[in-house]
Amino acid sequence: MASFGNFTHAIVRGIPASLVREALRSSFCEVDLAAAQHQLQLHIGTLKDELGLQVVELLADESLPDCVFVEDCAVVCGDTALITRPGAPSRRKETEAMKSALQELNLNIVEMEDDTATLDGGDVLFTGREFFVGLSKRTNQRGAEILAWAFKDFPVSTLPVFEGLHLKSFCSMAGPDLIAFGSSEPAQKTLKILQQSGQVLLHCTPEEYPNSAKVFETLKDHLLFPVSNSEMSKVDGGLSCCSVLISKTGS
Ligand code: CIR
Repeated sequence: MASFGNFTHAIVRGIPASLVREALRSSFCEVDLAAAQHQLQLHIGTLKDELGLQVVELLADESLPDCVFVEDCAVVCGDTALITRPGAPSRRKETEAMKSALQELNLNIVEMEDDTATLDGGDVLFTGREFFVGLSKRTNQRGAEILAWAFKDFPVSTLPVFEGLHLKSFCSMAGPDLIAFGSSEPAQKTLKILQQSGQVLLHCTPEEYPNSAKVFETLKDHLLFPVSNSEMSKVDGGLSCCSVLISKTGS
């Protein structure tokens, strides 16, 4: 069973000179290639020397200006690696080198073969217990469904991305059970939806069980749904008796 953290390896990729002029961007900014290379080297040094990870370094490809952003090409959880179908057509070939590197690491490879699906790894947040997938300019519902099918052991919820490129443009795991969220209004709107999607409690009404209801009301992050069950309880039925809950992943 996977958990958050406990990483052993990292895959990174060099920066092609074509990034300067041709990488996708939402507004034009001049990139200093030498400074970018230097920053990437420091980043890789931290992964290797400070964190002790085994780092696999893929070569830059001049025909793929965005290839340094390897996160978007694969989602790895436990021994399974889902090769994505990036939302930007100019980025789709980036997955080839990623797939080979993940095969070399003996991971079980799952590919997105549906050409209506799009998914960027930047839209995938794994908490250790569940996945959240941002529906963004780059990731669609079908992409999220295929992710749910690939990682059947975990619940998957989708979240709208109201601004920016990806879900993880404004949030990230900051430790086990800790998600850091941006303070912008669209980020906070997504956070509200995340909180609601994760913490839902159906419970008997305060009229039926006043002491229990008082306890539930202290759960500030839960969305509470009081439901009357007084008639069923006359024939020994509890609230959970009246439904069979199923978490079906994929289609
Ligand atoms: C793009 O627009 O696709 C790239 N210029 C940036 C991708 C960044 N991806 C990420 O942070 N996961």
